[in-house]
Amino acid sequence: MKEIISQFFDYSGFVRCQPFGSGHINDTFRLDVRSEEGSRPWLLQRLNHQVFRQPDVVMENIRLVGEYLSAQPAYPLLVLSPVPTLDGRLLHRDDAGNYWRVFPFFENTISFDRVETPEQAFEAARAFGCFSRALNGMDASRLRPTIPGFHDGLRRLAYFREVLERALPERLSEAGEEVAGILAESSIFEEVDQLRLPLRAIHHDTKINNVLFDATTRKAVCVIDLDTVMPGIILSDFGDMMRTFTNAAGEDEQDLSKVFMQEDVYQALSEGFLSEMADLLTPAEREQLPRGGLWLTLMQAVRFLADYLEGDVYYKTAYAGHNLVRTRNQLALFRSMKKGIKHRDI
Ligand code: ADP
Ligand code: GN1
Ligand code: MG
Repeated sequence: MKEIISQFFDYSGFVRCQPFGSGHINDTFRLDVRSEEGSRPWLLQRLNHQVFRQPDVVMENIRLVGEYLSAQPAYPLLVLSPVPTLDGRLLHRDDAGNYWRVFPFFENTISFDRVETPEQAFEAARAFGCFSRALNGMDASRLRPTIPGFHDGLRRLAYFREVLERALPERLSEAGEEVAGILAESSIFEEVDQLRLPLRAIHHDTKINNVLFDATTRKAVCVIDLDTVMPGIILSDFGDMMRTFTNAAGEDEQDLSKVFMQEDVYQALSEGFLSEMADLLTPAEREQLPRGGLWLTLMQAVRFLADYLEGDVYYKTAYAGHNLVRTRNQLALFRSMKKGIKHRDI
């Protein structure tokens, strides 16, 4: 670590470096470094370059978005901007080929892996709404895709079908019901594609743990995890909030009786997001928002199951059947959402 930390700081001030957070993709550390002003924390991250094949594109998007947000006096949240190396680079590639970066560590903040109350859902959705609102005027084509076809449901489905052809046989027989369940619902990918909704600068990972809250006031202070900010449709951000906020259990829950869409959380997140975005959405975007939850949840089931059938090459897993458990969980949530949405509008 010494070699890496020395790229960003005078190493003589090193105090400690500890693993931090619970993301599926990157490796995150809290780094404490002493300087003349005293010791202060930083966020050191190893960017997963198997997932993000062009790390420089990721950093350039983050830089552009940071610059755009910082130029807007009305943006009410903190902006996450990278801290350069001592010689001015946003990324450091170490001898092993890993990519490292540093962000300011926002103290007295807290993130939640699960929504605990409707109030939290409102507040996090309002934060993502503020983020979208502030980026509304940005020309999305200035951003480049950091993962090609990231939320392209048709492309995900086509890839899933390819994986079925070469899947690990034991795993394929284990997952027969889930494969059939996904294929039976897959027309939603075509339907959403046909909507041709406008491309915006979209966050694409609107989990509750990608909002930092003030530990004291419990108000949102910053939208983080900007690696997937790229052109996309509003259903991605609204849909991933529905997928991750409303689930009464986490996405790793095996007991499917605990997995369902919580109506009050759905209501709260809709209100929070629309409190910022209602006047900026086109009528088609506004009308289709609830469909985003179904679309994104099924897409996540496709992604988890493809990874299971390929032998767990993408998501970090804790045990052999983990991605199958996650698939079942997402399918159960999808079915619950389908029932819930039928009975109401937002
Ligand atoms: P991943 O892509 O692996 O999800 P994140 O960038 O979301 O990585 O960071 C993982 C966790 O680290 C977050 O959920 C949050 O708890 C914490 N975190 C990230 N950035 C900061 C920051 N600037 N200040 C304080 N905590 C942070
Ligand atoms: C990953 O990085 P993290 O854990 O916030 C994934 C998301 C998935 C999510 C599923 C770059 O998000 O797309 O929805 O896991 N990020 C990437 O939990 O693939
Ligand atoms: Mg994250």
